[in-house]
Amino acid sequence: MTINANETTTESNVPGLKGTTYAKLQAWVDEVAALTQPKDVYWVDGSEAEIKRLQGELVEKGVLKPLDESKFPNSFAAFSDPADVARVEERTFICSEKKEDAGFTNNWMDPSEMHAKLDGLFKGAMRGRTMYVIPFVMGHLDADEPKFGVEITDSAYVVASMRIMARIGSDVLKKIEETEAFFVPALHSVGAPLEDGQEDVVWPCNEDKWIVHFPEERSIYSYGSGYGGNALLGKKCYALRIASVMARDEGWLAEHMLILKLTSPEKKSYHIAAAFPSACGKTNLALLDPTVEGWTAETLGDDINWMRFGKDGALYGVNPEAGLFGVAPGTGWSTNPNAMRGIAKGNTIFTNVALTDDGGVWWEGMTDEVPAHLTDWQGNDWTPESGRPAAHPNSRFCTPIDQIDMLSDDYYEPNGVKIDAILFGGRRKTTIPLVTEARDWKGGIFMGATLSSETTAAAAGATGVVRRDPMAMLPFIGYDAGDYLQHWLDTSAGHDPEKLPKIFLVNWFRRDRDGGFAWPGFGENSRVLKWALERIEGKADGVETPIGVVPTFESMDLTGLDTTREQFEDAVKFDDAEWAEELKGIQEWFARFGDSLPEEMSQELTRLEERLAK
Ligand code: GTP
Ligand code: SPV
Ligand code: MN
Repeated sequence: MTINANETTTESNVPGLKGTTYAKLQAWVDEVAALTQPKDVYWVDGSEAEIKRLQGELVEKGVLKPLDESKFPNSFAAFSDPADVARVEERTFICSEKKEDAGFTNNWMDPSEMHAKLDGLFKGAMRGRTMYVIPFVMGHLDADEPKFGVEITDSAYVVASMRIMARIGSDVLKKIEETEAFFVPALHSVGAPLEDGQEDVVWPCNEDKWIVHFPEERSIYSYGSGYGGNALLGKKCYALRIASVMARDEGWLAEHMLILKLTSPEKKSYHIAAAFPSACGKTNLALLDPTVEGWTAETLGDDINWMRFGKDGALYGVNPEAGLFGVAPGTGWSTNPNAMRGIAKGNTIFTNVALTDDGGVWWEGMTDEVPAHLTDWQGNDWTPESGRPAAHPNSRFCTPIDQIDMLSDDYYEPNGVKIDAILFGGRRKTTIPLVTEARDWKGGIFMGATLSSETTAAAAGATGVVRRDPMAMLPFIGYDAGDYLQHWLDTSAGHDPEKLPKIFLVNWFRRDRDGGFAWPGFGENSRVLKWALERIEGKADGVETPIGVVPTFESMDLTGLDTTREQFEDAVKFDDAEWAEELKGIQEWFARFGDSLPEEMSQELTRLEERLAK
């Protein structure tokens, strides 16, 4: 069969784009079509009419369930295969030419071997399905050097989700064509070809999953999964794994961070970037509703931050995404009203949440009152007595970011905003205080390099296991982890230390002596941010500990909270015995880097060992 994108063959194709004048792109699309053998090829224009048509098709096939229009306008629920619910780190590969360039934190396979493997997998993989071509840009179309990509996928659910998460369609294609731009080719298939007459399933996928990156080629191949970061290739695959390699080569930073603007009662504004591992609180902090008197918050992004040094020597951050792909459980009117208001405006795709009997959605933590009856994410009847969660722990809402009322106007600024503070944080029951100020920039990079967290449902595998997660980028660094830390040191070297952001380590998840959370979290985290910003201004007290400065009871604004001194001290405590254990963990972690550990990081470790020994 020959594929000619200019002769689209099905009804649904008619209003779409008719291929491209850009020979390089057309050649790649033709080559993929010849390999994957779809029933037709469709160029996504990103229009309103197009999405309506796709939604209609997805509803007819039972892939999307429309929700009650009065509650969630233009919104849908999708339910995945129970074996396709999260990123698959075990099946994620960085196929650099040399194995050592992938480093010890990544899976690696020889690129030519992997290409042969992928050719085999993709051969005929789209039979019986439509192949969608999605031109997209991460970041702004009018950025100095827009970062283009083209995702080819055989999943209309992916098209509908990419339309929310990235800027896609005809405007992007036009600019790619006009500038004959470089684009990252990102090929995705659910890996479930349909033979003649074969009935499709609601969530096609394959047991065999491969999420593969070729850093030198700057290309992405994803096979077998339809879920989140495995399939929406602009997100983790491009904006972190491939972008981190681009950033290394071009002198910038691609990070797993939210960006938040905070304004003080004196109307002074600050921008905070924060790196927390998956399902450790980025979206919640990004949509913070401050409880502390007089402070206001605006958001710029909840997951990815591309940072560059400006000519003035300061660090500027921009969110390259256009939507939120947020963890549903725990997102509620009391914990995250900004997210709830955004979601309620509609235009949202929910995946693996529970359904209420009146056409709405529900998940654990959405409301205090638990509905008496639900249909759980697997389609079974559910009651509070069922003894299992109604929504999958990694169920998600996918919502356009411009529906968030507190979105900052600066989100639209292609060059981003000046970052005043960087937080690194993880989910630790013990050891890590609520907040610790780094001694200096390198001490802060050390905090990032040794960041640790308990694993969550955002990735397949065991949850609750403590692992090191450098800068919350462990699953997302597209090259050697030691070189990545060196790159942080190198890009910032020679800059005026006064202009560098101040770095803090935070932990919203420490437990108190009764086993509950030692800190109320969510909106109350504004108190911690206030303390951090007052440290920058030289206005707040703190206590020196071997790991950095932690707040005193008096220095933290706890007005209106019933937190006792004892509870607060549980939250900010530096404990010798815990840190003796922690030090061992850090030493073991650094030993794994071998020669690629930056000299400055082993010096920082020596300094910490000395301070702890005193
Ligand atoms: P990814 O989208 O996977 O990168 O996750 P994320 O870092 O954006 O995490 P998110 O904000 O979605 O939070 C994940 C879970 O942590 C949710 O269940 C939240 O309710 C919970 N959480 C977030 N912030 C806090 C907090 O301050 N305290 C407590 N106790 N839980 C929190
Ligand atoms: C994460 O796991 O960090 C996410 C969700 O933000 S996913 O898009 O699946 O990567
Ligand atoms: Mn994330």
